[in-house]
Amino acid sequence: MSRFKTLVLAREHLRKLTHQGQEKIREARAHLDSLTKESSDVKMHLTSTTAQYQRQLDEAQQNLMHWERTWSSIQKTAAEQTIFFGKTRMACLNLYRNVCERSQIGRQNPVHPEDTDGQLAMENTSRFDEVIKKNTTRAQVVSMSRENAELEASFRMVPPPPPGSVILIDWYRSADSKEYFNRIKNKKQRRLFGLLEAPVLPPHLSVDIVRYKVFISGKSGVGKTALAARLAGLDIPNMHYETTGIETTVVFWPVKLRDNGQVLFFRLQLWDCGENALRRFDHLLPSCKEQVDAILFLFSFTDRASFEDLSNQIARSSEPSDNIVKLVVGTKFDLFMHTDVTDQDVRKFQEVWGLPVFRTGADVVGGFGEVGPLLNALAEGLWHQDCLAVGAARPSPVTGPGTETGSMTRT
Ligand SMILES: Nc1nc2c(ncn2[C@@H]2O[C@H](COP(=O)(O)OP(=O)(O)O)[C@@H](O)[C@H]2O)c(=O)[nH]1
Ligand SMILES: [Mg+2]
Repeated sequence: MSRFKTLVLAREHLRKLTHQGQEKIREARAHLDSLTKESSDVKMHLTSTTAQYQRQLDEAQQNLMHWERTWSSIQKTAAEQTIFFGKTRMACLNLYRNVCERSQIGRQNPVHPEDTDGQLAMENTSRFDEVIKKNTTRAQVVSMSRENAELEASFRMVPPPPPGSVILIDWYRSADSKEYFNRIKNKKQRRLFGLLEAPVLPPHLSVDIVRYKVFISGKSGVGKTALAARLAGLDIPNMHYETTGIETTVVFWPVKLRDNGQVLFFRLQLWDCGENALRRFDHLLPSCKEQVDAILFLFSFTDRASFEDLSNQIARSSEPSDNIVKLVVGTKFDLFMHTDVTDQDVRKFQEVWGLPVFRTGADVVGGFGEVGPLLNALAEGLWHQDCLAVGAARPSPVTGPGTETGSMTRT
């Protein structure tokens, strides 16, 4: 009997325990449900916040593009206005000097050449006007306007020589040139030349080497390093790594002069500098520009901003009347599906600036065909520029087998 009572008590105890356990399970499940609901609420909230931020990011990127374009057009206008302002100041100074030559007033109260306001004030005084009227004959007015026109002309770019007028542009394709071009080849590949190396030429080839410095200018990623590799006949890097400082590449290019049939080896030292490094270190651009003979201004056909930036580049890297050979190169022409610059844009640019524009793209296949026209134009421009610098007579380097002549000095 007592055993039966013990069993009943144990059963009662177990039932209570079961009941309590079930109660706890119910509470835990309710808690889990509330946590699940809370977490899904948080997840929804996060998803909607992410979507909102994504929208804001998209808008910001669109705004960025818009403002980048606006900024480059502001810079372009600023560059144009700076040139115009410079011209106006020079014209004013010129006029002031002309007037001073014809009167005593300027000599009595000289105005500083930088003080344009002072010069204008002088020119505007009625007494001065009278002096001008009294002393300036019609012939003098004509001569003054001619001087101003000459001054204006000096701000225009020196036009490049017509292609083929100085060198034989198809010579590199002819059998006659093979012996010379073999000197810059190693088997079928182009030979890479170090800074102190030069092609080894046999004594019977009477050839001179002329040296020039060429700066490659353009926005980051536009293809400056790739162009230097292309011109040297090297493989083009697939990935874009910003060039960390100045890199130089030596390219030899033989040409035959049209006038006397003489063969010259052009040694072009290409200077390529990463845009970020240029911005960060002020001393880099002056060293790239120091005694530079030619500048290649690059834009990419797939990046309109780089095309619109050309005028800034030209204004930043050169003076209107300097005697530096300037060529424009449009890169990534092979990616015509993504082109952002039309033929009409290029034509319009050429009309305004009077500079030749070259197109490059696709892989290097080792032949000279793809780099020939650009290297020929560079060589022709450089030789023509030197001819102009030394006067009417064409400079003719001292002949002798394999002798080197330095780049002709500019005046
Ligand atoms: N398809 C194509 N890609 C190019 C061309 N030129 C450059 N690139 C690529 O554009 C990227 C940037 O070129 P890079 O020369 O390093 O630009 P840099 O910053 O101006 O020196 C690289 O990934 C190159 O492979 C071209 O003419 N065609
Ligand atoms: Mg680079």
